[in-house]
Amino acid sequence: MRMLHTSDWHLGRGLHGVDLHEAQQKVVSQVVQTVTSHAVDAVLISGDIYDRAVPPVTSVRLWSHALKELSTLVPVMVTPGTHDSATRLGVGSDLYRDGVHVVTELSAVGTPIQLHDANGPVLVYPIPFLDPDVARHALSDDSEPLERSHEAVMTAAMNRVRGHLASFRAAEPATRAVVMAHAFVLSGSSQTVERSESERDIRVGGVDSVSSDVFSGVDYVALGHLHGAQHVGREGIRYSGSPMRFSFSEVNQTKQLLVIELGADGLVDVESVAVVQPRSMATISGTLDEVLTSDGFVGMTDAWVQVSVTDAARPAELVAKVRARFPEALVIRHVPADGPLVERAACSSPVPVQPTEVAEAFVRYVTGDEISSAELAAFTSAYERALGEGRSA
Ligand SMILES: [Mn+2]
Repeated sequence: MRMLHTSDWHLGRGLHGVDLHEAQQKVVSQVVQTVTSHAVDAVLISGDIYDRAVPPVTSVRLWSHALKELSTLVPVMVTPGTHDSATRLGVGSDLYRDGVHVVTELSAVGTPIQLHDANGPVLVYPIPFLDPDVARHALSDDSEPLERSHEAVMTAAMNRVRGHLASFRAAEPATRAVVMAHAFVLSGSSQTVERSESERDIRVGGVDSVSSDVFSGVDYVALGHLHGAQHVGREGIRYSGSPMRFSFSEVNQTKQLLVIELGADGLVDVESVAVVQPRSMATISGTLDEVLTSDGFVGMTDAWVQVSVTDAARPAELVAKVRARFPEALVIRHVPADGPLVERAACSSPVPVQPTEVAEAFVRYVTGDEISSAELAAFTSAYERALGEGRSA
């Protein structure tokens, strides 16, 4: 059995003011084409369908079109991510035709969608994005809520999956199992994870991650959330990544769809299908003279570029001069080479510093003293409340 794994479409998202709708239409077309060209048997979309809880009408229409086109060909399984409103994404899902499975309810965790191939059953267990503050109650098996963490609620969800799977396998030993989840998963070992600026901060209690060990006992885990394609721990726990670049931190990522193949004994192959990007992207840094004349940038004049000009003083008519060579420049900024360290750090680091570090530095700067544990707790709680308000049921 072959399955197409994708996630993080972020329909409705722009890129520094550029409307990506047309490019997203092309992505949808390419997904549909890949289902046919690669003889795919099912499509898994692991969250962040939309970029925000209330997406633009054009994006809602595009999603409706995508679901229709895909489900005409094969079963489609969809879960909400952190950017989607589960309620809005799930509207009408119990009325959908056979083959469309938009799973947004936590009560569905542990209930699979059953497929078959020549080797026997294949069970797909969709897990919607688990907000710990909600899921610690919904997924608790007794009256006590679970610990307030991503790891605790994902562990509870996976225990339900493994429980169902064990009883199913007792009768059907040849059963293969696939899980869909939207989370920040880290390998237990010291593997480094590639993060992108376009991912949402989901930390709760100061922690945003789940160990890959939580996903033991299944053949494949189709993850969403990280926008760079990568596996975590073993080969069978994977992020497809977003099919498009949504930030300059992603210029070096190959955007792709994954076509995974399950044999009689589990995962046998993972093929990546490169997604055609609307325009190449690049980051450029140098003095204005270098930016305007260097041969090294010749191939980038049609690209979406982020230009950092490093002259000590801000050059006159900076934007107009840069645009003359790079008409598609999206970000043009003056970052003096000997400027404040803070500014340079912010420009060179693809991942923002920890918000708690900002709070600590602020308190140290203002009071000359270290932050107290009570102050840190108050800050963390306020920050997470603000993050939570950005999400939506
Ligand atoms: Mn995302």
